[in-house]
Amino acid sequence: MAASPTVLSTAASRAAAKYHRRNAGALTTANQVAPAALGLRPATPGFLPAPAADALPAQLAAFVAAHPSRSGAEPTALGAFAPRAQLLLAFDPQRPAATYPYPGMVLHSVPAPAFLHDLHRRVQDLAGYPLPHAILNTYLPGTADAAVGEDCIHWHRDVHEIRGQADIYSYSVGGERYFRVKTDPVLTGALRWCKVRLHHNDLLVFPHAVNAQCFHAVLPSTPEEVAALGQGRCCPRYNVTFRRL
Ligand SMILES: O=C(O)CCC(=O)C(=O)O
Repeated sequence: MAASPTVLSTAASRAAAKYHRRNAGALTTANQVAPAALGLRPATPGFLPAPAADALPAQLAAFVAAHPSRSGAEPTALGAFAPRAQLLLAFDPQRPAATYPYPGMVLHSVPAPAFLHDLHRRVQDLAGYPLPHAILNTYLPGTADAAVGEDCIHWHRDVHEIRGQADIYSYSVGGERYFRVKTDPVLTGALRWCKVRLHHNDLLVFPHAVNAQCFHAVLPSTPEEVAALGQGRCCPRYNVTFRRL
């Protein structure tokens, strides 16, 4: 039986705490700010009708299994902190195949599955302009009682969208995680950071101005976050980021 997610006194949770001490030392409660202070608006909860959202994790798991991508074991510039699987989805059959650069690798598009078309239409209606591509990120939760083996995405900027001055429409479904944003002190003069809990069926609009000034990441959950997320963290998380390529 899976251990309770609130059991924190394991070697595993100590390892996650060590990660945060080593890598996030400069991010303290003193320089933590509210998401609005960095230009983030709250995520929209319940973006899809609940039955459609609840069906997505199983549909996405089958789709990802049928479309092998970069595997979690393959080295990238993000090191171990890359999602388990990343796919570039193309929604417009009229457009030629696309590519998307990530640090150390390039994703090649595959046709988006029909079960994502309703989500795509709703996101495009919200944006008011075509968003012909999306990146599908898969994050497995690792152990149930701690953050060990949890898939992550390390600090980065979405460079392509900085050039295109494009907002990113980020839909999360399945497991819950914290999304972190930190300023680039070189650009902003001070290091400030925030975190946003992303729930099943949330849509977060990530403005291009924030992407241009800040780094973002989904890091290993701290012991406190493991406890706060509870069972919400214990299933695969899928993130679909709609993009104007
Ligand atoms: O999973 C997320 O919420 C963030 C994904 C992300 O940072 C990216 O695809 O560049």
